[in-house]
Amino acid sequence: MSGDHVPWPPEVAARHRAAGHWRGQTFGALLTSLASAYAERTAVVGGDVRWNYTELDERAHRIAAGLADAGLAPGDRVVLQLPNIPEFLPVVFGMWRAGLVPVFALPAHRHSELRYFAAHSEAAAIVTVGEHERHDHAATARAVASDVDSVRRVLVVGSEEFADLAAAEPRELPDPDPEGVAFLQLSGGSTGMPKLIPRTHDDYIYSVRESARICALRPDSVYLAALPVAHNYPLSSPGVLGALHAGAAVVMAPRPDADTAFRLIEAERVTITGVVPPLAAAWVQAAARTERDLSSLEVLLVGGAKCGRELAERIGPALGCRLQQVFGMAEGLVCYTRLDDPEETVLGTQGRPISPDDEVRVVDPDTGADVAPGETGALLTRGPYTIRGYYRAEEHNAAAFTPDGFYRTGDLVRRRPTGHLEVVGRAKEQINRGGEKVAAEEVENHLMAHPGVLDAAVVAVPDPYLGERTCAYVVPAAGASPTGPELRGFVRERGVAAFKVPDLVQVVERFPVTGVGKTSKRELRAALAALARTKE
Ligand code: J2J
Repeated sequence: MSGDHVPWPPEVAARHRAAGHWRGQTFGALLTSLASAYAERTAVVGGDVRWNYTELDERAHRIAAGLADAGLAPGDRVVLQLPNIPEFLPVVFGMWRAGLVPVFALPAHRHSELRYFAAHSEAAAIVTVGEHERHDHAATARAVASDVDSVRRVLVVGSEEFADLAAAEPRELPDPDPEGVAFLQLSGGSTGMPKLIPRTHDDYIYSVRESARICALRPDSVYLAALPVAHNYPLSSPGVLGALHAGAAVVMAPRPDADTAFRLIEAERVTITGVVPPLAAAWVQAAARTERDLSSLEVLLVGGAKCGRELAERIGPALGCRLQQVFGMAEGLVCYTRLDDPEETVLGTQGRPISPDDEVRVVDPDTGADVAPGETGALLTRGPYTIRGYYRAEEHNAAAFTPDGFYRTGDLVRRRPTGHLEVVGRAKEQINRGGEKVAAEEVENHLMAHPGVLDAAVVAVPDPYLGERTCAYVVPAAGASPTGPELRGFVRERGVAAFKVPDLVQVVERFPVTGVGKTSKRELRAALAALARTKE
C-alpha cells in the first residue's frame, strides 16, 4: 500500500522505536502472547457465547486460514461491518493474521457510505452479518459488491458458508509489517464523505497499551462494549482492545440503552465502560429507578462529545462510580482525565494526552500563531500515534495537516498549565450529534441531488439531549416547492446512516448575504447557525 498512506519521517519513526513506543509487534502476534498469558481467562462474552483467550486465539487462527483460502491476499482491503457480537473479535484478529486490512464501517452505514468505502479503498471483499436491527446487511453488501468492481466476495458472519470458512485448519501465515497499515478507521469528516484513516499495528498498539494502563485495566476487569465497537472510541479508548491487552473480559452489549447495559453490568459484574454524553445522561436518569446491582462499576468513561459540567457532576453520585473524561479522535490523539486527578480537573476538563511525546499546539485559527497560555485556540497535534495523512487523499491532506506534519483537529480548546485540555468549541464544518459526527457538506450534497433543490446548507442547532442536531436550510429550485418530510425521505432513501438525515429542514427563499460579493459556504453556515440559535 506504499504511496497510499503518509508514513512518519524515518528519523521520527526511529525516535518512537527508541522510546519504546513502537515495539515491532503486530495484532496477530499480540493475540498469540495474550493467549499464552491468559489462556483460560474469559476473553469475550455476548449472547450465548463465552470464549476464553485460548478459544479466541484458535478461532482467529482458523478464520485467518479460511480468509486466505477464500482467495484474500495480504494487503487486500476488506470492508467490515459487524455489530457488537463476540465474532467481531476473532474476525478482526483473523483478518490481521491474514495480513488483510479491515475498513471499519459502522452498523449504521448504508449503501452510499459502504459503496464509497469499498470503491475508495478498492476493497476485495465485504464482511458483514445478515439481518440485524431490521436491516438486511447482507443484501446491502451484495448490492455494493455489484456496484464496485474490486469487490470479489461478500462473507456473511452467521451463514453456513462463513461457518465453513471459520472451520479451516489453522496454519501459520506470514506476519505483516508492524509499521504497515493494519486497518482503515473512519474520520467524522467535515468535507464530503468520511476520510479513511490508515493506522499501523505499531502506532495503534501503543495507544491501546497506554490507554489500558491509564484506565487501570487489569486481568479481573470487565469492559462493557456499549457503543458500536468498530468506532475508534470503544475499539481502543481503552475499548475492547485495551481490555484484551490487559487480559480482561469484554462483554458485548447488543444495544447501549440503560436496560440492556444495566442487565449486563449486573450479570457480568462489569467494572468499566465508555459512553457518549447523551447516553451517560440517560443512564444517570435510569439509575434512579433501577433495581439492578451496579455496584461492580468502577469507572465510566464519557467522551465523543463535550460532557457538560452538570452532567459530569451527576455521574459519580448516580452510578456509584468514577467519571473519566476522554477526548479523542480516530486520527490519533487521545486525552484522558487521570484516575488520580483532582475532582475539579475530572469535572472540568477533557483530559490530557496519552503520551509524553504527543505534541499539542493551540493556535490562532487565522494567523496560525500560538495563543497565550490558557487562551482559546485551534488544536493542532502530532505524535507517535497520530496519522500524518489520510488514505489516498493528497489534496485534502494539504489542508488537514501543516507542512511540518501537525494534524489540524478542527477543535477549539484551552490548555491548562497541567496540560489538561478543555474543549470549548469547533472550527470544522461538522455537526456532533451526541458523539455521532455529521459532515455538513456530505448531507448538503445529498440534498442538492434532489431536483427541487437549488442550494442547501447544513448547520448545527443546540439540542438539550444530543448537544447538537442537524438543521438543513434549503433554497428551492425555480418552480419547485419541496417539503421537509419529502427531503428527509429523499436523503434517507439515498442509503445513508440514519443519523445523517437532517433533523430539521427549513425551506427559505434565499440565503442571507453575509459578506460583500460572493458568499462562502463557510460564512453562510456561520450566519445560518447564528440564525438557528436565535430561533431556539
Ligand atoms: C468534546 N469533543 C469531543 C470530548 C471527541 C476516544 C473518544 C472519542 C473519540 C471520537 C475517539 C470529545 N469533548 N470529550 O476516537 O478514541 C469530538 C472532537 C474530535 C472528534 C473526533 C476516541 N471527544 N470529541 O469521538 O473520530 O471534535 O472520535 O475531534 O469520532 O470528536 O471524533 P471521532
